[in-house]
Amino acid sequence: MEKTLILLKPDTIQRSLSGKIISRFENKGFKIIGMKLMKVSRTLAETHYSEHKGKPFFEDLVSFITSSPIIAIVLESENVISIARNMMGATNPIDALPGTIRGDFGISVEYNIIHGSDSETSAKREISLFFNKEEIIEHSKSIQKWITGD
Ligand code: D4T
Repeated sequence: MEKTLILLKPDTIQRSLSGKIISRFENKGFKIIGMKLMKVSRTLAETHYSEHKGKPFFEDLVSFITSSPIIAIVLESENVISIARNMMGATNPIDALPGTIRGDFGISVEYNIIHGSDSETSAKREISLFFNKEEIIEHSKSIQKWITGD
């Protein structure tokens, strides 16, 4: 089953929006198989965002994600990567439609609330950066057959 890494960024925790955002994913029918509050180290931030190294916003991005705790989540569902990205909305809240997470809660591209993996390759890489194997707890839910027929 497809998995994705979601990060509720420092602005979300500081603004006490975590519950509202987690509820959206639970209401959608995604299964949470990993979740923790954590402080991101500079090394982890630089590795996670390595594709942006050298870009003008890289230093601010690393400073921001390490500035205060985040909540890291692993969601599981068929098509969870693209459905979660659609729920998040565009990277820049200026372009994020109302009804999406960034459209409803964000204003700034830097303080943009949430991260979600953008492909299966990224998801595998990012989940292994943020979680140990023992922290991923696969389980079944009897309601699943009423969500996807599985
Ligand atoms: P993340 O990785 O946080 O889910 O964002 P996206 O996948 O939606 O977008 P991204 O990789 O292009 O950007 C990573 C991160 O950098 C911030 N950012 C981005 C920024 O501060 N200034 C910028 O100009 C851009 C393009 C926001 C998200």
